[in-house]
Amino acid sequence: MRSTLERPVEETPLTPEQRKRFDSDGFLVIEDALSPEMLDRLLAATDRLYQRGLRDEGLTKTNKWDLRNCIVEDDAFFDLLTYPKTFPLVVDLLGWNIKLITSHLIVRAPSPPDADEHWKGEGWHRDGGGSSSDMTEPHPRLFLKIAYFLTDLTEKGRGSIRFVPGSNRLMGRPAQGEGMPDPYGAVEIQCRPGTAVLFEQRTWHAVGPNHSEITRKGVFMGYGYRWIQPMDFIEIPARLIEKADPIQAQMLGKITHKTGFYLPKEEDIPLKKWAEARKAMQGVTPESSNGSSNGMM
Ligand SMILES: O=C(O)CCC(=O)C(=O)O
Repeated sequence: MRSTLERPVEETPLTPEQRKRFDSDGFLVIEDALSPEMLDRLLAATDRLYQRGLRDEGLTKTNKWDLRNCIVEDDAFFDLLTYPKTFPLVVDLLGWNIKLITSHLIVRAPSPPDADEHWKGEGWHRDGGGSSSDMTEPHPRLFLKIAYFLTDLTEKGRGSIRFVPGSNRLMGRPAQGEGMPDPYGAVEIQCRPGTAVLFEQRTWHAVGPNHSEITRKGVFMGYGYRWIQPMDFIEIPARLIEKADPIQAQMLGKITHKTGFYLPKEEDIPLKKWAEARKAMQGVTPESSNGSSNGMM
């Protein structure tokens, strides 16, 4: 097991422009995030699991196959957990009091031939399931996902994710003209394999048709505050936590006492030391939002 500060604090800083863009649009595109080797490993793992899924479960009505909590299925997904080109950006955006809340492999085969511009692989939504309708508006930023796209999405109409830029700051649904397929201002992300797209849970997003012959493949890793319930697992298997370094173990929800998610002791949050050393290096003073409470709940 590696110690926490073996991780270089200067790794992949979020630039002021990236922060501004994420705050303003609710998403951020990082091209060439994955190394060619990592991309190959992820594709190999995805293809293996997809073949099994096709055999055992088949595709849904929208020609999708997905696997929740994929991190337990292959080391390639585990190695995305604190991936050096992306994870530091999550820490810079959310702070150190975070953990993994979902790992989701999503494969979208070509859409049915009659899929028109209104057809959706996934309708327009905010993330967070019921939390999105339970919370009063405006919603706070609670978590974000990194979508790693593994196949070529450089052309439109390949089933890529669509966003409404700025809808992270909206109250309610984005406006949509009558009979229009998408809300005003919606954009479809076009990108090369190996691109990572960070988006926060408040940002309205959807998936349109895949008119190509290329089966779209993507892995979605979600990180949120440690006091949020994970979306697609109850507990991560001990074998993964045992092989994790301290920061990875925090991401996997390791705690040392009953109130560890709400009132963490130092040993529950090794990421704090790394994040604070990183902030000091960047010349940023600690934010009150990340001071974390030591009192009663
Ligand atoms: O498959 C996609 O591109 C989007 C998946 C999605 O809507 C989500 O992860 O919330």
